[in-house]
Amino acid sequence: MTKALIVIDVQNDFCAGGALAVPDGEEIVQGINALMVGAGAVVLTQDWHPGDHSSFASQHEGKAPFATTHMPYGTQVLWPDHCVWGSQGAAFHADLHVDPADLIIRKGFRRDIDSYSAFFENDQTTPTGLHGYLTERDITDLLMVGLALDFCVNFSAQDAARLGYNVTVQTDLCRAIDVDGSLDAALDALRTAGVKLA
Ligand code: VGL
Ligand code: ZN
Repeated sequence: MTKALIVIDVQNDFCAGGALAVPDGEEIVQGINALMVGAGAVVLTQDWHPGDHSSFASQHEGKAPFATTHMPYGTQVLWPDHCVWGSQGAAFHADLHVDPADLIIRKGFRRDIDSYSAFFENDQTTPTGLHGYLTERDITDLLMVGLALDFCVNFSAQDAARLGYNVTVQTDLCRAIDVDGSLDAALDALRTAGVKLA
């Protein structure tokens, strides 16, 4: 049994001063670095969007950030432009230890579909490849941390549980956006999915 640390989206745009800053997002960086020491595997995810990504409110006339719209795959929250590929905002937080990462997985790079989860895009069928990687390495147990607890950590953990992994979310090393009760909803959904909260 190998256990992997999955670090979700610890990027400048989700930290103080970023385009979609998660309150206190940067506070978790040192604790995450400490967890990397002795981890069986370390995977980082990176939200990585083209400049005209369909999840950006700027691409929808008359829509403000945090409004919702209907996409072919369901309801989509519209975000401020964030994590545009190659930008400083899309880079990992400067203090995050990137060298120990075995794998960096990028997601959200297709214009017409958002991807919160590290495993599947928001249509819940297009795979990112992470499940194949973990399976080949015989990784069965996942410890998840990062940003944001109510979006990308939440959907990654639910997908992982559905795929049969033994999943723990360490909530003190996560921070949430919390739009419209999204944090409470996420915690309920995680418990229902059988994800352990530590
Ligand atoms: C995220 C909203 C949009 C996240 C990414 O990392 O939680 N949230 N893109
Ligand atoms: Zn995004």
